[in-house]
Amino acid sequence: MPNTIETLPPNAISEPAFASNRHSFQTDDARLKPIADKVLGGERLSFDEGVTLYRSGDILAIGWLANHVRERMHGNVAYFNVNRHINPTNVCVAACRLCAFGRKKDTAGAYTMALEEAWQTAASGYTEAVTEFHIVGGLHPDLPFQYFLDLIRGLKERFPQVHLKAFTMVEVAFLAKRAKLSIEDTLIKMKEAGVDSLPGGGAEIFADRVRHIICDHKIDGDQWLDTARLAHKVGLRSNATMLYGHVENEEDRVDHLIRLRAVQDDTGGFQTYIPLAFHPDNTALEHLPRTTGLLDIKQIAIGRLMLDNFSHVKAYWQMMSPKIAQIALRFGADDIDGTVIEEKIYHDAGATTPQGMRREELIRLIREAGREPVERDTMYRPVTRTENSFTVAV
Ligand code: V47
Repeated sequence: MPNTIETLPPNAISEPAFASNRHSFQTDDARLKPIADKVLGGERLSFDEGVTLYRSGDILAIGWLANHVRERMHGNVAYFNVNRHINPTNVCVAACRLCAFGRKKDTAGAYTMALEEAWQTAASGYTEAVTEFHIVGGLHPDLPFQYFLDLIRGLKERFPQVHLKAFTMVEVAFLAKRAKLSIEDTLIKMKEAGVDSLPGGGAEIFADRVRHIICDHKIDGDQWLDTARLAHKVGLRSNATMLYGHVENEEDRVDHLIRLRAVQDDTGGFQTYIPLAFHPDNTALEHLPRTTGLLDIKQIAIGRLMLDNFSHVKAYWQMMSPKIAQIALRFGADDIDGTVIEEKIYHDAGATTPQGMRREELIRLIREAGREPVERDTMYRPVTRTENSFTVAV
């Protein structure tokens, strides 16, 4: 499979040559006017202004502002990629109330892939020449760190041109403890084995009050952020997520965004922000209602406005549905994730979206939103394709 991947300056973004926001900002909500002045002047928004945005009902005004920022950064381009998820195990000691994916060892539905099986899973559905494997799993009580290093090494040997986006901060911290290594050394060993970057999962909501309810046994918010700092320090970029639509309030969300922004000021290592809607089915929080389309759109727009130092905001179509993700492309998002292939975490929690989408369908969604689709690799370098191979532009 002929591929060329050369190094570009990381996090390169497209030329901002496009502006469809021809009309001027309008709102009936007087509280939004000073915020609009700051956004249009390129000034940073405060905690209180973030809360004001969440409390405002003027979604069109908020969306107009977010779209303005999005077009200032990315013009008319909307990114997608061709990726595959691999979840080597769902066995997990954490038992988070938010999660429908994890299982206790030796209980019904628990699985752990042998290495050969994980490599075979990676190869299946490979016909579209994926550029990224997204690899996350449960916190397994017995699997040694070596299993994960071998998994990554084996994938790199078999698929040298595929970017390996593997292990959340939560998994990194857990594996470090199991291997009796520092977090930094754990990350260095992962990088040496072939990990290219880290996904954004496990961040949930940083506020302790919320974390105690939804994911009591996970690392706390500061530990998640410190692990991200260390990943960036050893040269691994990462994404950042926020799980919303459960027991958090508006202040918790803004606190989460501002803590991400502070780390990004220091490291510049976050690539993309991805708000994730909570899916309650089959979780211990099943009594909670699902998020609404309006709330989903608001997370995208407010994320874009608050995270002035993040290059990308992703509307993950698996989580917010293709329909809402498409609209989000005009409310601050510049990315809709990828073909995914075999999503498990959301589907165990009742997601009704397909478990994958073909490249052509993603392109259609983006074009219909009036955006110009650009296939990217994980580092946002444009990908050019012939039938079953790809070339990354440099
Ligand atoms: O960390 C778990 C969330 C995350 C549920 O980095 C749930 O490109 C909703 O992080 N309802 C995993 N959410 C997914 C994730 C991700 C997805 C797409 C792209 C990227 C990226 C990262 O899913 C978990 C947790 O926050 N999650 N259970 C649930 N019931």
